[in-house]
Amino acid sequence: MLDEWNMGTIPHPPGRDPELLDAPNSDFVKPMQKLFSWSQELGPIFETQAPGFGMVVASGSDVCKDLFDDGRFEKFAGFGMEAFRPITGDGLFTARNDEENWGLAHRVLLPAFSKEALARYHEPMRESVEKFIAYWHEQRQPVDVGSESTKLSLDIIGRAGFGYDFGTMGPEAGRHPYVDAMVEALMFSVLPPDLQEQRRADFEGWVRLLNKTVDAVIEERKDNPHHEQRDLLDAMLRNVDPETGRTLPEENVRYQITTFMVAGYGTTASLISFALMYLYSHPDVLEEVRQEAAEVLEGQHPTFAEVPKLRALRRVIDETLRLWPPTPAFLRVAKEDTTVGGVHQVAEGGWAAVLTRALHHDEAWGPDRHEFRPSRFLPDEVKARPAHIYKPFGTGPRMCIGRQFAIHSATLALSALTTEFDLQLSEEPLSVAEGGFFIPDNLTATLTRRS
Ligand code: MNH
Repeated sequence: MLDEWNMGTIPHPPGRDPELLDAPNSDFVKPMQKLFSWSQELGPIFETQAPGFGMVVASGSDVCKDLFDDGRFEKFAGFGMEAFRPITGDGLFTARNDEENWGLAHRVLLPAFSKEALARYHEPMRESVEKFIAYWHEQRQPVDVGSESTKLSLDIIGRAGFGYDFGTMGPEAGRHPYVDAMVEALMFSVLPPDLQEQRRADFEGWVRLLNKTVDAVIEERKDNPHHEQRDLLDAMLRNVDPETGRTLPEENVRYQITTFMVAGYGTTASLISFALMYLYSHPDVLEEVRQEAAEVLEGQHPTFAEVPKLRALRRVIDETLRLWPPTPAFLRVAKEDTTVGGVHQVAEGGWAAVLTRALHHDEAWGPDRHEFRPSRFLPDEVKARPAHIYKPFGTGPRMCIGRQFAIHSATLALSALTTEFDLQLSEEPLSVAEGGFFIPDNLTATLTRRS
């Protein structure tokens, strides 16, 4: 497990038990935040172990720079990814690098993320945002920012990606069972093997529910064969691979649908939640964003072409993704025997988790690295620092395919929400949940319509 690493040079968490190793000190509810706090104590690289399990965790700028070298390292689709295969199989996210269906789906689906495609998603995204605003205008009680953002982002990916209405803003206004199943399944995938065994039956139930939802999405499209939306689902069902002339196999389409649902809603919900938190706790930044909207936009809400002109808002998004990157970690595996950070030897097949949030708090960001300061994303500051210390969307050929989709929809949502509402945020210390991605779980907001 850690056999490929030269352990002599790598520190581990304090108080390690001879038999249970780090398990008694681990946090199975908020594992990633525990890893973050260990990283602040232990430095750029450390290892953690539990019976039958071991992992190297990287967060230092120099170590990560090596791990991002595509000549020597590549995405590792094992560990948590492997555990998630029953749900997303050889879909884009969990596919191994050498699986034929990765290349096939990458080529087939890339056009669905082009600028032209994004322009087609603009209207359905706007519809989602408008629906959400109307829904928020009806709220009389303080709302939970995390779960509300999830309703919005699930509506966006459903509507813009699949022409499907999850009904997240309906009168019942509860959480969609699909979301619960997804979060549970994601949590399951990072549990140690013995705990997974105990919960196997639950897991299978969640997988059945997820599959049922996918069937409903496909059925609805089959009932509307003249659907001319040319959305993500349409690309999955009909796009032809320019290299082989093939379309995606049916089973793979199902995996892709779930993949894009998982990858698409929680990450964007996370981004929107934390951005709202930062905006409404930094009046000067909020004012700058509103000022910009007043100057740049012709109408009330941005058109497709206006979205990229909202530069101040974009810096808020970039800085939010730095401080709370929605996906806590991604994995890199050595393609050859090599060294990272100058001293840590790793043999071919050795892997490490890159702890994105810790990398984003590295000393390379300067003395104010723990502060929310969107101006650090002004072009001159960006140019003056190394690119490898900012990786919210991962790295290399397996980097996020949906980043423009996410940024576009988050910009639309945040621009409209800051225009329409004042939010009075709750003041208790922030608590962040981890259902595969970070999301605030105790942040509430009292909504006031702006005049
Ligand atoms: Mn997304 C891969 C972060 C939004 C679809 N995404 C990744 C990876 C990260 C990531 C990190 C790389 C993981 C790895 O190396 O193992 N993604 C994000 C973040 C947001 C996001 C922070 C929003 C903010 N992602 C989206 C959206 C979609 C999407 C929206 C779809 C509509 N992401 C994907 C897919 C992959 C991916 C698909 C896998 C790409 C591949 O391996 O080919």
